[in-house]
Amino acid sequence: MSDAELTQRSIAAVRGLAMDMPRRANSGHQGTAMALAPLAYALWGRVMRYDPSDPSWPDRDRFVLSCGHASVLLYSMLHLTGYDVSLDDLRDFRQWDSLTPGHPEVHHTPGVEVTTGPLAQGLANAVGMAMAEESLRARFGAELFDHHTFVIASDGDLMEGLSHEAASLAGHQQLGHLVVIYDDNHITIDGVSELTVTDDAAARFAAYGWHVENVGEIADDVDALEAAVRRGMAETTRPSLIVLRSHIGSPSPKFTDTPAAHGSPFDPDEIAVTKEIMGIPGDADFWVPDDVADHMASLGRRGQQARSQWNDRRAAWTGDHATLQACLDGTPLPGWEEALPTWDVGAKVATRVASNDCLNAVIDAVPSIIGGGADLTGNTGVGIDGHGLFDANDRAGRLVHFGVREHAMGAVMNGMALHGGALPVGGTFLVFSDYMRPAVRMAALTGAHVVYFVEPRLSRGGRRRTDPPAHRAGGIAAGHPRVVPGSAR
Ligand SMILES: Cc1ncc(C[n+]2csc(CCOP(=O)(O)OP(=O)(O)O)c2C)c(N)n1
Ligand SMILES: [Mg+2]
Repeated sequence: MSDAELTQRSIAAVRGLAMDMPRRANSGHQGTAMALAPLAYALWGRVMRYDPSDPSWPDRDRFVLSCGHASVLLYSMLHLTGYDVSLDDLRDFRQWDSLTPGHPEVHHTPGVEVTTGPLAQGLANAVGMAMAEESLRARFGAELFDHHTFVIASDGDLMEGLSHEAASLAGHQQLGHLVVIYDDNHITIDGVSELTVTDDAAARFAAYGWHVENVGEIADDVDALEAAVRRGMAETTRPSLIVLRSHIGSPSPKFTDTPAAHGSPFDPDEIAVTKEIMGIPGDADFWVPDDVADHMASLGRRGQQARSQWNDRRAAWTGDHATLQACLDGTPLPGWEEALPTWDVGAKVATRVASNDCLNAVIDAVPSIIGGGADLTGNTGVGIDGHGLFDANDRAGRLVHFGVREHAMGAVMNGMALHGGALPVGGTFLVFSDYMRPAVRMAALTGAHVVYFVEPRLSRGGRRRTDPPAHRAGGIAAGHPRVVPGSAR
């Protein structure tokens, strides 16, 4: 069998699994996984550098499925390329305590880098991962850190406000190792995306400073997909957005391009018809023939050599190994406790001042620390002295200005932490931390090691107002609004 035929059979097998898993669980999402099976093949089979035998190899490429509902695609690829995810694990999709929950969960399934499900969190996490990679590359050298972060994002990801904040930050930071494929399928749950969105995503990202390519109708063309992704990788000073027109549920005759393809398992007859269209047996459940299994496993072994060469380079590296290890582990070097400041009992020290003294006292002893504030850096005591600003001119800097983007700050911090090599700190006022609450929740759920500097500002002067406002003291509530004519401004 030719390579081209084997490629098509493998893609057909992935599409089959994408239909079988939700059918068996009687819930789940096949449509996008089916449409993007050729893209997944291009990424896992040709482009990405990873080694399933060591899912935490620090210089691996990162993959983020921001539209986590399409998890069956990720699980199928993890299984086929040799991660510790078996065909039985795929059969257990969405079962209690299985390795294959409805949405991908980090620290649960090998090969899953971040937990996704709440749309746009993953895309923003990926921005943090790309920032962590830039930081490590600058500080420890490209011979140790030189990888990419790849993202698949859906219409919903791009609608959520968080993705706008994160994309703006990524453009400003010129994150050239970030490649996002936008699955422009024109379908969301309620119907066609034109029901709710008319903005021009490509123009929007171009305005953020991204390299944008509208690649059109190439969702079934593995060679063209590979070439598009590689053009994104070749762009090193801007993040890349590849706008891919795909057809949800393809090639199902009944459900292609329909909202029904999104999250309602196909009926068995439609599954059989669709499998026959792809030239695979209609009645075979979880069909992975030996030739496909062998082919995909061999593609999964492509990264073994790269990883062993990386191990050699690390062993031969003449830099500071203790600092590198402390960074990767997010742990302090010896002596950090002695470095901490002390204060006399009763001394009046503002919280932000004390926090900042502590932060700067340990900045050398905890080399993984990186971060700053959401435009309240000094106000929250999160300024890092003497280590420069992390920006496009100096990737070794350790102070990050997140801008007035609390939600992105929270999600970017999670991505940095889950990437590894970074212990992110971020500051804002308590009242504004509400804007980043979904990301704080994700940090708690996923054990992302992050540090928040939250300044509990009250009203001006720091006192609570004790008198209730007039309207609550019997005005509006009592049906007698106290508005003095002419006094309203
Ligand atoms: C923050 C958030 N809100 C709502 C949802 C529920 N939800 C899951 S997928 C989806 C939208 C589906 O459209 P799209 O993102 O284009 O994915 P596709 O159907 O094309 O796979 C929604 C609203 C969610 N996962 N996260
Ligand atoms: Mg969509």
